[in-house]
Amino acid sequence: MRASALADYARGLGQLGRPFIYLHETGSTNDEVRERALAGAREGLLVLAEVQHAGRGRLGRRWESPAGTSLLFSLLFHPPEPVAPSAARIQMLCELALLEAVREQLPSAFKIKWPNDLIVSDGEGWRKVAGMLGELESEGGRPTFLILGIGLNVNIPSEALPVLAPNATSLAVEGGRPVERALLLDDFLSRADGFYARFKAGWDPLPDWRAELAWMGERVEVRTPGRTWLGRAEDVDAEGALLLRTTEGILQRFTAGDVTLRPL
Ligand code: BT5
Repeated sequence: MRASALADYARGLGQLGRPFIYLHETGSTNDEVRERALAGAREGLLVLAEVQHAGRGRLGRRWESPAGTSLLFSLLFHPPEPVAPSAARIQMLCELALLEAVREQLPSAFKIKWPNDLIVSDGEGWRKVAGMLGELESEGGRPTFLILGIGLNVNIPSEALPVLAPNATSLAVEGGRPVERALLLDDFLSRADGFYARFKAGWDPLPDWRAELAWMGERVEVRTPGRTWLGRAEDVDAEGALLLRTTEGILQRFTAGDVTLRPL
């Protein structure tokens, strides 16, 4: 495995990313954080791994990434009450922070693909560069803490991309040069810290997040486990759910958990 400045990374100031735990390999960083959270870990804990053997996406899907090429990490949040809506806002503000951090590196056309992906969307179509997996833990039927896992394709070479997903891309492929992962992580954490502090002081990230969503107003296909819907992505509502105007003219609402969205 290649030596990495990430192994020596330490967060200076700020809440998110402290403590920082670096692992050469693991099953899933979300599980690493969950175990530590159940044992009483503080908010801000970050576990990062160079490779995951059971990295996951939503709906039991896999998240694959060659060792040492990417940013694969999970963060622990103790969302303020009411926990579930706060957790949704935290995912939005982290997506905004990730978007800003990658834009700082590359002038590409990055957008957020509802609900949880970062894509490049340009004249050649769209390509996925990152995915986010939020898992809300409950105790006695009450949500307690949020584990937010992020997989960002940083320096994956083009020949390794097609086996990950048909439209996977990486920052290095998009920009034609490698990107320093520790710098990128630090930039993301600083921005997420700032956004989280603003959120706790009353700021709502939804309008900014909404403004960065791909394909709003356009024709899309929405897949749920049982059915495929066609229509126009009209908007998102106050909870961040997707509102689709179906071809039959009905306004259909989708929550993040069980849906795949694609342009038509
Ligand atoms: C996601 O799910 O996009 C959320 C991915 C979250 C991964 C992070 S890594 C750190 C933390 N620990 C974990 O175990 N998970 C989190 P979803 O929207 O369901 O997308 C999954 C789909 O993305 C797969 O079915 C593939 O088609 C595609 N995919 C898998 N690996 C990819 C990659 N490296 N780049 C682009 N697409 C990928």
